[in-house]
Amino acid sequence: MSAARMTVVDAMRRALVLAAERPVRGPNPRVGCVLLASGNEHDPRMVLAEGRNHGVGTPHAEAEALADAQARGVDVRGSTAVVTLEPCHHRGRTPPCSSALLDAGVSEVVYAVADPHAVAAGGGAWLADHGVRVTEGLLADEGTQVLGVWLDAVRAGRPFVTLKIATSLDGRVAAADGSSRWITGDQARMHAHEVRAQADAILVGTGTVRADDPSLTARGPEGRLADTQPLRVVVGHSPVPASARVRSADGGELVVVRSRDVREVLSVLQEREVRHVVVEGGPVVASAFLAAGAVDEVHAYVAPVLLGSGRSAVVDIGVRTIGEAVRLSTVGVRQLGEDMLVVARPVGP
Ligand code: AOF
Ligand code: ZN
Repeated sequence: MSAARMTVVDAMRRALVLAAERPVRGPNPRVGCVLLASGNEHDPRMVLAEGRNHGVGTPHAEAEALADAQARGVDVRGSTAVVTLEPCHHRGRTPPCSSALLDAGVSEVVYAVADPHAVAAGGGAWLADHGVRVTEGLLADEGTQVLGVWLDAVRAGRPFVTLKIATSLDGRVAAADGSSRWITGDQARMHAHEVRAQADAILVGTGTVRADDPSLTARGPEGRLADTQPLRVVVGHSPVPASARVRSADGGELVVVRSRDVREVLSVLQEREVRHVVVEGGPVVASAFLAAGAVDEVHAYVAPVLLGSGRSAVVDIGVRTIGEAVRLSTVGVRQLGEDMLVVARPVGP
């Protein structure tokens, strides 16, 4: 690696690859950093060190790159730090990267995306004030892509909400007698488990716990899909039975929020540093999130089954006329076995 030469743009691509190596889960962003030797802006230069973040509480990408250089006795004075996210400017679980870069003698910093995290932001401006050449926005679209829901969540100041619904072709989640296992097929269910494995929390109402007794774990045919399982969140006022599967030992911690107030529920999750929650039902909870305008993405699994009667996936969300309909924009459609997955996002105001 130390013999490699890269332009600044190549180095950003490499930093993006490093960032993307980490799984998406967790409260912290996926960040990569490459330190390039001094040289001309567009010429390939020696790669001095690289680093990436390994998850919450571990050194930031910039700190890891600086430590890597130091461990190998590489002089980084006059170098360019190419980072996917603006260097942090706060002492959180780890020391600020802004001053670490300045103290190390780095003379230029190039980053893709400005840090939206209010407590950590400001590293770019502070470094510029201290004589470092700072460039923001190189490969910003790619940087945004890698940061994924973390960026949306931190910008919004609340977890990113994915609403999952699994329905018949006529939009129902159960037959007239309440039976609902299984409307969608194996492939759709497998996909939903993969989505769970990438989320920080899975949320249902107490009604769903009583009706379906879900375990809310991320499982595949070979067992658990993740080393650590997402939080299991149950909202509502009815008690969660002692024998409920959401209490099983093979899943994540159970958090019971005795409220259906969406803002309150999201602020409890925000305090727990949840960046991505998957809301899985039932219709009353789904509707509460929709009515509150708190759904960022809908995952609708639609099975080629007709039920004719039975509960709808979404109940009253305050829409009285077609003009008040909650309009979504389709961002993807996939066939999963016999079923369809439609991914859609609400159209902005
Ligand atoms: C990371 N890894 O490589 C960078 C981050 O709680 P802390 O101290 O780890 O700080 C987390 C914040 O630091 C994070 O939300 C983001 O704003 C900033 N940058 N975080 O975990 C990194 N560069
Ligand atoms: Zn940092």
